[in-house]
Parts: sequence; C-alpha cells; structure tokens
Amino acid sequence: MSLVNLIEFPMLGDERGSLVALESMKNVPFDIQRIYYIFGADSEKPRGFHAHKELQQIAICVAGRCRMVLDDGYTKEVVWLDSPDKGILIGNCIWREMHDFSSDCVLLVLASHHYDESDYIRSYDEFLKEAHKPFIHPLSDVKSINIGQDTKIWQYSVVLKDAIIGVNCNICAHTLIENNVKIGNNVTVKSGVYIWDGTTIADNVFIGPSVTFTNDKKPRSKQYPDKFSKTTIKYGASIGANATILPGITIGEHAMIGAGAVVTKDVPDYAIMVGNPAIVKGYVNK
Ligand code: T46
Repeated sequence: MSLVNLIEFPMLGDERGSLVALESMKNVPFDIQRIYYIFGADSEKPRGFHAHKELQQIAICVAGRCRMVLDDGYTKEVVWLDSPDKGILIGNCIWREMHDFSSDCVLLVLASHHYDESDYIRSYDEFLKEAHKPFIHPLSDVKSINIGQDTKIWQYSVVLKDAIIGVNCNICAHTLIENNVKIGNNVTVKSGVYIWDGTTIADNVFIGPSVTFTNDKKPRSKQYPDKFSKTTIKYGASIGANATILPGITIGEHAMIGAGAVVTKDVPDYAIMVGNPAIVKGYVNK
C-alpha cells in the first residue's frame, strides 16, 4: 500500500476564480481541531523530521510547492505538493520531511488534535522502534513482554508471562503459548496450536494448523512428571497440519513433517517424515 494518500478536493470555480471547501468528516476524514500554515520557508532549510503518535493531518500547498518525504519505517516515498486542490493525508506514526519550499509556498495543514508536543516523536531511532513494535491484537491475552519487533499475535491467542517470542513472527488466532517456551525469529504458528512448557522453536520454523505438541509421556490427571519432556524444533523445519509430536522429540533443521504424521522418534536434519508412526520418506535439499 502506498504511503502517498492524496485527496483531490472538488474545485468550485467559476469565471470569478476558484474555491475549495474543506469539511470535517466529509472530504476531511477527521474532526479538524487545528489549522496552521507555513509560509516564507527557506528552500535550503527542510522542516518536519518527526512523526506523531496519534495526530492525523492533511497538508495542502495552497500556493507554490514543496517536496514531502514520507516514511513508515519500512519504505520511503516522495511527493510534490503543488496544487491547492490536492491534499496529502498523513496518518500517525509516519515520519515526514518537507524540502525545497518555493519562495511563494504556503503549506496549509489541517490537524485532528490541538498542538501537543508530547505527541511528537522527534528521534528517528525512537520512530523506528514505534513503527516496528509488535502488533498484539486487542482480543488476545498476552502477558509476556518478550515479544520481538514486527511480530503479530492475533485474536484469541494466549501467551503466558515467561514465554519468549522473537522478531517478525506470525502467531495466528486461537493459539496458546505456555511459560517455558522459546520461539525464535520469523516463525509462523498457524491457528489451533498449543505450545507447552519445555518447547524450543528455532528461527524460520513453520508450524501448520492444529499441530499437536505433547510434553508428558504418561499423562494422568493431577499426576505430574518430575519434569516435562523437552521438544526442540530446529532451524527452518516445517510441520504439516494436524501432525502430532510425541514428548521429548527433536526435529532436525529443514525437516518436513507431513500432514497428520505422528512423530515418535527424533527426526534427522532435512528428513521428510510421513505416516503413523512417522517414517523417513526421503530428504529435502537445501
Ligand atoms: C507537521 C508538519 C507538516 C505550535 O506551537 N503549534 C502548532 O500548532 C505547531 C504546528 C507548531 N507549534 C510550535 C512548535 C515549534 O516550537 O511551532 C514551532 C515549529 O514547529 P515544528 O518545528 O514542529 O514545525 P515543522 O514545520 O517542522 O512541523 C510542522 C508541524 O509541527 C508538524 O506537526 O506534521 O509541520
């Protein structure tokens, strides 16, 4: 999706000249709380260099032109503002810079909130942190604060306090992650997966929907083993939908576990496992 969200305002012109009307919640998608304008800006002195936590704005060059740079922490885009009937909508958490003001430039800005310095993020590093902060869906229950940047945790997922989840993971809806669980970076956990104490999942692992992990070889209600068996899924392994991983198993790097397989023994690196009990069907190459 482009960062440049231009709004074209209808020109209500006639032979006497042009007129543009800006109306809250009509052609301006927020309540206008403040209007300011920048003029007499020095073309050699760029402005902006900040983002806002909440503020939404529309900037319109009602005279002259300037070059705006927008940055969402992933990509940058450049747009020339040079027309009084064209406004750019700048959402929250977008870094903006204004450059190359023409001497006649008047930059009009409509803002969704009153001026509040505490809403500014003026350090680029702080902005990047904010832009890449994990997304925790409001319908999830995430107690851990050890969730890496760019990770997403979706609806009806429960993550207990001591779980550790790396960067850029996708933890889909309806998952449970217990305390003594360590998940690396770039891991996908599809829906319906419960990850119990004693499980370590390395970087780039894919866990398909409804994969079943276990950590107790002889489960009895209200009788607990001295310690729960450990499960280790190594770098780049994939586990197909509905596979069951019995307690104490290590799955090797890049291994591929077929859908519905029941894994009863450690899996070598690169092995393709299928069936119940799962057997080596072949090997994937790098
Ligand atoms: C933005 C870009 C497009 C106020 O007291 N009230 C105000 O409403 C505004 C906008 C600014 N100020 C004070 C704060 C500073 O002491 O005016 C001074 C200059 O503001 P700033 O350095 O933030 O100006 P720009 O041109 O770098 O940025 C402005 C807006 O602040 C900002 O929200 O998105 O224009």
